Amino acid sequence: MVESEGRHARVMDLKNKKVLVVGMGRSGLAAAIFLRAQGAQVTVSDARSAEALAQEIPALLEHGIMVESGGHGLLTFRRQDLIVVSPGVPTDTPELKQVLSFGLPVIGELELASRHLQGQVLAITGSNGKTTTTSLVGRILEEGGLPTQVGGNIGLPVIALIASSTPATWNVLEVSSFQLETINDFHPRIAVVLNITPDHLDRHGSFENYVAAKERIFLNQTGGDMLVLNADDDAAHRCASHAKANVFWFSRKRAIRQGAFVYNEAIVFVAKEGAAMEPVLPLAEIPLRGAHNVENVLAAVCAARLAGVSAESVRRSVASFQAVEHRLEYVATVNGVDYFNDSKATNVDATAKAIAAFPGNIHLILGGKDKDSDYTQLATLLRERVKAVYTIGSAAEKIGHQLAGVVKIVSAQTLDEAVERASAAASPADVVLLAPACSSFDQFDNYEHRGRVFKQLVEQQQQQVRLR
Ligand code: UMA
Repeated sequence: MVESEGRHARVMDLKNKKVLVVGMGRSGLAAAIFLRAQGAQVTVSDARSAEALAQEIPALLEHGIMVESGGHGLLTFRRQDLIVVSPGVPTDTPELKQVLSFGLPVIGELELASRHLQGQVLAITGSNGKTTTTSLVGRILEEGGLPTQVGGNIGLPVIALIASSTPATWNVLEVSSFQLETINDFHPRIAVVLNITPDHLDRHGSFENYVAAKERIFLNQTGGDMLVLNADDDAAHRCASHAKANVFWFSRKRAIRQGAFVYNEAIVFVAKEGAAMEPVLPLAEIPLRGAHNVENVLAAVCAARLAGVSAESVRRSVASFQAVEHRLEYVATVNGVDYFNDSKATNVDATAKAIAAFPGNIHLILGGKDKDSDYTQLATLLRERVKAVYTIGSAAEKIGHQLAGVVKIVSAQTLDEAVERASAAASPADVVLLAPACSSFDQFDNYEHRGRVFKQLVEQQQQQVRLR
């Protein structure tokens, strides 16, 4: 691969290079079209059948991109100069393992995009809170007058940001452990690790491997860069011991020498060790529910102050921020019962945070596709705050088994049935909460689809009440 020195990383010369894109989802499609526009000879390979890809294939062929569907052929993988892999494709896929052993370069869409992206990168990772914090930071930077664009795991492939980036742009990126596994040169000016708790163990194999993938967010940072870490998170302390960047901490629980923390019921910021404590905003002005959202705001305040937005501007932006869709999103109150959609709670820790955001009287919908998770970790919170658990999806049996005797379990199977049974059981002032602790892929296209279906079901409950 011919590479030339770019402003931040080595820009790739892709002209006439043979490039294989693995996966024809959002990342793969964006990567393939970008690569083609750079003059590469592009093939896309996807495990799904040609029928399932009926919408995508014609558009790719029109761009002069070759398509392999219905599985990955080893020969297709071997004939390439470069392989660009989608985040959902595990790096231990047999074809990828083979080509890696031959020394063929394999990178992800994030790496490819960041080689061509202009401006600064502010990247945010963590097991939970990534999307809320990324949206919030994007909003604060934009309202603070910085040219800003937001993308990454949040839903918009980073490649889609390249054309509109300039040397002055702040690219605020949500990055996942999947994306970080396949970076080489990705180099954020400011990196944020919100928290690291077990997730995606089915993919990474162990918590150790998962933490190692997350740590790659600061792999290429140097002394002039900034790393924002959560002082209240055990794994963050391990990260700090591996970091070369200037580390800033945030904490909900204690004073910090350099970073953001809670002091006298307000968020304060200390720009560097020994500097004066600067008030940013009272906790009462945070419009999001839950202690975990205080942590997200602390991280956002710290990152935004480091990017140069004034404290007054940060305060205004935080105070007027609305919850992101599917993240502890208030849906409606029906018959005095509050419905909340936290479809993005796709692991046990996120569900624990969602439960902890309410004092009690919760009807909790749990289940979906299991990720080798341990649901017994929810036992204490369930006993304290949850009236009944409604299990759905392929994980229902495992959840029912693990939580037997802890809380009342209602085996609902589908989301429709869960909403119906929870609504029938709930009394005024109760909460019906979708925070499933599992991924959605057994019954839905993705967590957004699951969240939208939940909201439609709540709307149906509302209509039934109106008709009565
Ligand atoms: N595929 C194969 N072979 C395989 C596995 C998958 O061909 O072995 C194909 C599938 O058939 C499908 C395509 O790959 O056609 C899907 O690729 P993908 O799963 O990488 O999905 P994208 O649509 O490209 O979306 C990805 C992220 N998905 C994942 O990481 C699973 C999106 O994050 C992200 O928004 C998008 O890129 C843009 O950056 C979603 C996600 O669930 C929200 N992320 C995980 C999370 O947040 O927990 C990490």
